[in-house]
Amino acid sequence: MINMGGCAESNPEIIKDLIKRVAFIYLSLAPSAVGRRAIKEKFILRRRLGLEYLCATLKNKNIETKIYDQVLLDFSLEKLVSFLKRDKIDLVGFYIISKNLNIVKCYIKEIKKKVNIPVISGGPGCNHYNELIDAGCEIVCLGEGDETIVEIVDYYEGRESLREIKGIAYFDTETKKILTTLARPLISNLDNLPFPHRDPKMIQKYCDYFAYPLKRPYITIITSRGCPHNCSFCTSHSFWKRKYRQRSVENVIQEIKQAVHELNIKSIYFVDDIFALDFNWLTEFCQAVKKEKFNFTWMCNLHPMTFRKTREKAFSLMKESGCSIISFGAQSADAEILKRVNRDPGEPGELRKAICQANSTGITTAVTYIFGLPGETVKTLQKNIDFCLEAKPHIVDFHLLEIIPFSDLSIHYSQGRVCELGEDQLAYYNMKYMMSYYLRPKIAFQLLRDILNKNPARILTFSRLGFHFLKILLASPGSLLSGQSKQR
Ligand code: B12
Ligand code: SF4
Repeated sequence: MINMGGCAESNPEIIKDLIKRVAFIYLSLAPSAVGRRAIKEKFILRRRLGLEYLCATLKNKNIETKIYDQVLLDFSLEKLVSFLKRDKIDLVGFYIISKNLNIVKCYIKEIKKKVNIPVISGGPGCNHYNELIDAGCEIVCLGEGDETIVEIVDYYEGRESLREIKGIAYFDTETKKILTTLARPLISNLDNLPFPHRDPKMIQKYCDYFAYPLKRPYITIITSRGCPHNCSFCTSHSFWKRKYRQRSVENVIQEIKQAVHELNIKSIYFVDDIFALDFNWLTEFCQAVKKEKFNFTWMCNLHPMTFRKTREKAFSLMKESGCSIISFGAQSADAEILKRVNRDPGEPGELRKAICQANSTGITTAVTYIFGLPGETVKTLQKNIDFCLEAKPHIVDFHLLEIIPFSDLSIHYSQGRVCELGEDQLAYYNMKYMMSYYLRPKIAFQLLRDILNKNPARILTFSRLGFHFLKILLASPGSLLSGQSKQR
């Protein structure tokens, strides 16, 4: 085990051992969560693809890796410390999103006290690097980590100096300041990356019960990194620099082949921010999947404006190659709100056509909205539900706006309220519209028929989900229906 007394940079003489085992940690949001978040964490168990990429890179350097995912393993801090000791871990890396930052900081402090190993972090929440370093984290990876992690390991093995590593933040012992190094250029050819390392023992544990056409075992794959859009509530563009980098079809097919062969997967969720921006890429991809005669169903996220001129052809190609569900990020049905968050006011019109086209092609449609965007009123909320009732996607999900630190929205609205509606009111309408949507006989029947058609076993899961929902509702009615009394 590496001995890390104090700051790494100040102890060059002890940085000599080889790093043999690295553990990555994802901490759950659920311990403090109630209501719908708790349900979501129980019913959507997706792999940490970013960490699987890092594991693959390190495995190529003969380093053993582990992912301790608290959503799956449900460990306490004590248990985690015992895992680290038991597995003789030499380096620990946390995955940060803004929402788990505080809990990660607590864990870092305790780990530093109880186990003498270096702690680093990275992920979409890495712009909180000051706080992480204050908590005891030695190095924070800013942005894409596939190349940085290798140089960080080299640093701990004594071959690299921190100043030379691009794309990190660290505490500099000379200047006594937190420094950031030069930005690391984005990887130019994603085909050069190893395929994510997927632990066969964990594969059965992952599920996504809401996306019922996906069967188990299933995996997530990413065919591109980045998004050219600039929605003000999102941080993808600041992290991935609005550059859309796409893997070749051949490279993606190789990854699928490996997963089908080694893991016997039945479904794939392509978690790209925006899947298949290029119609030619999509055509080539769908034809290749068909040609290989793979037997899996798949899902992707589409922007409402994608394929607006080639939609019919695109959806039919997708269906023929096994696409069984598309998720659209609608965000709002109100043109003014869309403009305010840097979206195209023409989206609802295009989305209506897309849902209709996908539904008639036999692809399940899921649509997500955010309640509480700038300019939201009771009237604009009503537009969302009216739109859904007219367009009839199979699944709708209304989220409450959570302002992500460092997003454009967090900067513009750092002082005041984003809209005239309070959280309680938004939560009330959220529940009201969710219930009023799914309790419509036509919608409920459409959903039931689609589940029976695509994955009848999920009926049982949906009953379990209903039971959980009821349990949480009874245990903490305020968390789900808060605001109801005020509305009445
Ligand atoms: C798929 C996805 C999900 C899935 C699965 C989550 C998962 N971890 O796989 C689901 C639907 C469950 C989900 C949920 C949520 N998500 Co999400 N999700 C994504 C999405 C679209 C892709 C993640 C991914 O696989 N990326 C591809 C890999 C290659 O990149 P990566 O994960 O960032 O990892 C790279 C680097 O970050 C770095 N790295 C990562 N960790 C580490 C650690 C170390 C030590 C090092 C050195 C480097 C390093 O190296 C990796 C390889 O290059 C991203 C957007 C995006 N494009 O990244 C949002 C994103 C991560 N999600 C986000 C959010 C807000 C959420 C929710 C909180 C939403 C909500 N309100 O409920 C929940 C959180 C619930 C949870 N428990 O995770 C935000 C996070 C923003 C932030 N700054 O915190 C993102 C960035 C989208 C956005 N809106 O801006 N999400
Ligand atoms: S919300 Fe979606 S479309 Fe908008 S910037 Fe983020 S990833 Fe891109």
